[in-house]
Amino acid sequence: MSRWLVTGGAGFIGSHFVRTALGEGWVDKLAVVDALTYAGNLENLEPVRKHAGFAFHKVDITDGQALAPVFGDGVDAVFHFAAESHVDRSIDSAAAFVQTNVGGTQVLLDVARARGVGRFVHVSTDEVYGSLALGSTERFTETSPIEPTSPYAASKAASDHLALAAQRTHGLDVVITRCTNNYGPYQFPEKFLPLFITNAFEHKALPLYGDGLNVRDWIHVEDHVRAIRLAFDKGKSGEVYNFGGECERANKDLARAICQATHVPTDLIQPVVDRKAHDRRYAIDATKSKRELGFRAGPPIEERLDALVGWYRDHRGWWERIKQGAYRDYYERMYSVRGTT
Ligand code: TDX
Repeated sequence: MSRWLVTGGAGFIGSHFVRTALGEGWVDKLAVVDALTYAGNLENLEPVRKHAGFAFHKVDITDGQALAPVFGDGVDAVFHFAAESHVDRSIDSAAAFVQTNVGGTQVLLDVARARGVGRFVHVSTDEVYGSLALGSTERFTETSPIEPTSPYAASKAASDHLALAAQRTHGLDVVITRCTNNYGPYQFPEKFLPLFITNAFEHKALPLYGDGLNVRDWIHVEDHVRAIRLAFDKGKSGEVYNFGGECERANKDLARAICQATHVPTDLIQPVVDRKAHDRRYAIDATKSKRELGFRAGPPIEERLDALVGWYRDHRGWWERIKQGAYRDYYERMYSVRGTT
């Protein structure tokens, strides 16, 4: 019988992984560990709550004593999604990022090693590579220098190094994945796309940072989840695998596309003060993942935007509950000090 442990399984990407893994019978038993901080939401796991192989543990990964029993009689694989992930929050206050992303990862690595875990898949991000110039054709490969700019990205880079150190020092079977910007259902509405889509529904301003020319490479969360499965199946221990959507878009252009898809005028887009040290451009070269894992990027975001907008339209209760809760205080604080340009 196969057993997996998924940290951060109540978050956006983690819950997508859990729903797919159980829905498609990738594994017999799957335990989710999640601290249920602001971005973790049990509603994201509702579709699998009654699945016979599903278990949920409200545990913080920084708490080694609480974590150890969750491993029960042993697990074959750990999929580590748990992280503080919002760049703007890390600029506001970095402590929680270091605590969870760095400290928590080390605690998890130690417990995994002590419990003889087979494979440890560490889910990371392209942000660890820093920023590329606008207009250049350069893309990040797995051997690009690690040059994070935000406290969030720095904390992820540190956790990547710790995971690789556990592999090299102790022989833990670690595989690292680094992916570009994800989009899809259940994404917390502090991130660009769900924020703009739900604000458009509410006829609220769409706060576009700086000149709006920053470029991100967009991948659907479903493609990312399948890529993680490939890394688990075919990745080599101690290796890093990049995944991207081959879909570089300027924020301004996506903002306009959202206005069109939600039928609101583009003058709802409001230029606001830029993010500090705002990375100009991310772009991934996934040649290695294509060659070694058989990874392929899916259709571009334009072909999936109507479905994306449709999901948020059909799940108004889900995001309204979030936006009306504690998140509202954050939003008012962050965006009231930001000011328009
Ligand atoms: O209100 C906004 N206005 C705006 O113009 C927000 C929230 C964002 N932006 C811009 C900033 C970025 O250029 O949109 C772009 C995307 O922003 P985010 O959704 O905050 O993502 P990003 O900073 O690119 O980081 C994301 O990708 C890598 C994820 O948040 C990370 O968790 C992931 O690791």
